[in-house]
Amino acid sequence: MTLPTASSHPALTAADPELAALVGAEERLQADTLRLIPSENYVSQAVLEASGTVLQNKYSEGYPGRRYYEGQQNIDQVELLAIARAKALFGVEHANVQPYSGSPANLAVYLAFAEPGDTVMGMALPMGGHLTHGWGVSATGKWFRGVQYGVRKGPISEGGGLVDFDEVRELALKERPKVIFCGGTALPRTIDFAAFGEIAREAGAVLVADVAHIAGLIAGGAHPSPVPHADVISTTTHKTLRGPRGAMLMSREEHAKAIDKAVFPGLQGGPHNQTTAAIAVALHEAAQPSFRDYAHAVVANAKALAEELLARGFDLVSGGTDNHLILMDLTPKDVPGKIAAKALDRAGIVVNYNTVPYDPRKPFDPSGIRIGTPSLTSRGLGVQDMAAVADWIDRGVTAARSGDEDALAVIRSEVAALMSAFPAPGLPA
Ligand code: DSN
Repeated sequence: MTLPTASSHPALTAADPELAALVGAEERLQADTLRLIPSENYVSQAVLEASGTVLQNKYSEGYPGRRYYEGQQNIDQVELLAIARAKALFGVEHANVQPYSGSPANLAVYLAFAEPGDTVMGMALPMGGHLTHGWGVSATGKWFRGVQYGVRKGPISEGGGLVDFDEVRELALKERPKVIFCGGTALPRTIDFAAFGEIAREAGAVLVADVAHIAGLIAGGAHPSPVPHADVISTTTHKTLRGPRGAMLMSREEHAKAIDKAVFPGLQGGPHNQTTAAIAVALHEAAQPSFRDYAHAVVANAKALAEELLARGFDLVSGGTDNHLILMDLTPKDVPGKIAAKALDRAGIVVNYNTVPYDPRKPFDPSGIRIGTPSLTSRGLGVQDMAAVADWIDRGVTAARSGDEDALAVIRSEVAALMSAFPAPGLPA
């Protein structure tokens, strides 16, 4: 990763000091805190720069060589570069780099392969899926008939917290969905793409692997690839892949036309060219040997952190992790997830509260917190630092239970002291 530079936004500061101050405050916050939200990261200076260029100024509805606006001499090259790099990195025949983010990308998949009212299938949101996998409050659950699978109930020794493939198969054969989504947002274990692929083929469904969380791990060889099992791969570009906020859809050539038509003109207007450029840069970075080291370090850190948390008596969904993410059920600690998350935030440890499978509590006040290691690994923390991280979480959760604000303040200063030794691009030293 490139070295950090001192943050400086002279034009912004002159034109809009109020907004510039907010950006500065966010830079400080990101510098001083331990960011554990597993879907977040720190992009490189090169990605930051690419996303702030004059490419911002250009409209380019359509695709390279087939645009509805002139003046695409450079924009076409930018998009072609991003496409070529995505295809090479993930070993796919087709890539569309235009989706604005993960939800529009997934909506485009439905547009490509289903009609309103059709049955679609995905993992239930409270089990670790995503809103756009057919959950009721999402357009995908309102405009389509969403049927949902989950994970096994019961003790870890009996597969508790793992996907129940008997259930997935039974449901798929009974409901015959047009589209099956695998992947999600709170899945600490390896996704068995081959098993999903077999079920989808048997049911005659299009299998979509939503690898938003693990795209960087796949690129770096730290998680198996959904190629060749999935018909479509959907991913955001800003999580473990460490690019700008954007998304991509990848597929075999046979689905290329349907996907491209669904993204534009089906769903979106002009692509965000500055984002396309930054995606291209991130894909280039992810193709370097150092990114393989990064991806494996993310997983090593998560596994080490999980061990340290288990040693402190925490209950982890599925008993640990295979990837970048840990889902903690705080029920045995007698602290609701939201109270813990807010207390940890005051202690300089940024997590999100999250439902756990079969959560008796409501999604806005659930039993768990979700943590992950992509950001801290980008800053250079290693397995040797995970005991300290687990200790802060332990002390933070204890302080949350007793309402001990002084203890949270002490943790906050300890966290800031450690993080000052681990700079990140774009942040003040
Ligand atoms: N918001 C993303 C996450 O945090 O996992 C999913 O869309």
